[in-house]
Amino acid sequence: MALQAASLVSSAFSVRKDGKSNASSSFKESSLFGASLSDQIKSDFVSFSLRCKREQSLRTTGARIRAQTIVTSTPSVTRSTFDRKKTLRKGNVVVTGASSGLGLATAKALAETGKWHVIMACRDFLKAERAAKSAGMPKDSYTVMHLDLASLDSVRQFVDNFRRAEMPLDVLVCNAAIYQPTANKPTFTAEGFELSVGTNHLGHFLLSRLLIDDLKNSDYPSKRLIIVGSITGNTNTLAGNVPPKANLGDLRGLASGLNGLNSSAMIDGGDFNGAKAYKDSKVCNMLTMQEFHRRFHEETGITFASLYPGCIATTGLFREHIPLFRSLFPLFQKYITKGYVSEAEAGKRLAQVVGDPNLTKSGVYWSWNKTSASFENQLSQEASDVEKARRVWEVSEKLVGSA
Ligand code: LMG
Ligand code: NDP
Ligand code: PMR
Repeated sequence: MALQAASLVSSAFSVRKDGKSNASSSFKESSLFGASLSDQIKSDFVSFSLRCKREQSLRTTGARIRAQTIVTSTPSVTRSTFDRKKTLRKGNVVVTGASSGLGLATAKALAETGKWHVIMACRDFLKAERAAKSAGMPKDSYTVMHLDLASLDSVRQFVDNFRRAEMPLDVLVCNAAIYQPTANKPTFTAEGFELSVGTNHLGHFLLSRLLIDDLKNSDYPSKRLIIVGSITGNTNTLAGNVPPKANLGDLRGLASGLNGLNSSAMIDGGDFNGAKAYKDSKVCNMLTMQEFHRRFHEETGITFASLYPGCIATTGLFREHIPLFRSLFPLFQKYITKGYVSEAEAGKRLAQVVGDPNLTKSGVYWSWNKTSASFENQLSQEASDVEKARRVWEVSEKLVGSA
């Protein structure tokens, strides 16, 4: 592992409490162009050169997890014997990929409310620690735990470590993702699945399947499972029509294991295309959220949600894109599509989906309009296809071995 970027969000902000659903806002305008740029909030970006080998990071992880566990197993319960109605223990929220971009901004927004303890589930332990410190997150507001979504063993190990820490799980946020727009041949996860779908969908699918029991056991008043989606997976929008378009087809590639050897590395069985693989993985994320809702909402009361936070054109997601794209894309989004949002603003949006008492409806794909008001957005036909969601679920269960 050579250079990695971490983001430092310097401006202080807190979670909005007025995020009322605004279903009457113009759907077309909002879904086509996303929400407008918030000029008040600025982000600074600091690049760290971390020349740590993955093995070194992993070696230190065990010890640090234990150390962190001791720190955080001290009671976070603030319920007073005298005033049970008003005070509530801190909520525990797991955020995957909290070492940069949206995940870090969300972790910071939640930590700053003083109401949340954030478990930052990250593949690069040191990067996450440094990102949290640089972002100014209070020391007792977070715990870093190692999670590499590109390895199902690591996912299982994370769940074991989390359970050993004996914290209740109140909210799980599946945020991490990779995007390989310039790759011309596929790379693979530890188990041999194409890397984008393997990480963004299958890793999160197993994590959520395992942690649903922990969510069920939580006594928190509003338990939530959030899977980050995107506009580019939705072909009912302009952004979703930029080629290559998402399309899961008949799932023949997924059903054959996405291994690129005796089958295609793409879900629909076609030729490898990194940008399409990412968009397909986002469709899987949005379908999975809805299938969770159908299978578990009534029985458990858990709120399942997805969202498009806006175009956060400056994050590490575009690290593999060509430099010209990386420099023009934010300008294009800011001044032409007006779909740009800062990391801080997007973090506040996701933090709303985590904790806002107005956003408890389950099965919803949230978006924000130009005045940054949340509304229930419409998914594309494919991303809301009930039968496809069921089949993606069943095939994914077979692949991750959690059936
Ligand atoms: C591919 O290219 C890449 O090959 C692939 O690697 C991957 O990145 C993929 O999707 C990701 O994209 C797409 C390529 C071709 O697009 C581009 O390369 C364009 C890059 C644009 C980004 C930078 C633009 C820079 C602009 C300059 C800005 C300067 C700064 C301004 C400063 C202002 C100062 C005041 O894309 C195309 O082929 C283009 C065709 C796009 C067509 C999309 C439109 C489809 C329309 C369909 C309409 C459907 C509408 C449905 C609406 C439904 C509503 C209910
Ligand atoms: P970033 O690249 O900044 O953040 C992605 C995070 O995922 C990083 O922390 C990264 O870790 C982590 N990650 C990647 N691979 C793994 C893995 N194998 N195991 C564990 N963690 C991993 O991108 P964004 O913040 O933009 O993306 C966050 C989410 O937002 C994604 O789900 C993306 O699809 C979604 N999104 C983004 C939009 C945008 O415009 N940027 C728009 C719509 C949705 P590390 O720091 O170690 O690299
Ligand atoms: Mg898009 C009209 C509005 C709009 C919005 C909100 C986005 C969001 N994009 C829009 C339009 C366009 N884009 C148009 C008209 C073009 C052609 C010029 C265009 C191109 C484009 C590219 C090449 N856009 C991109 C790329 C990427 O590589 C990004 C991508 O597809 O990643 C999968 C991307 C994005 N555009 C967005 C958003 C949010 C992205 C990031 C993708 C994501 O996070 O899901």
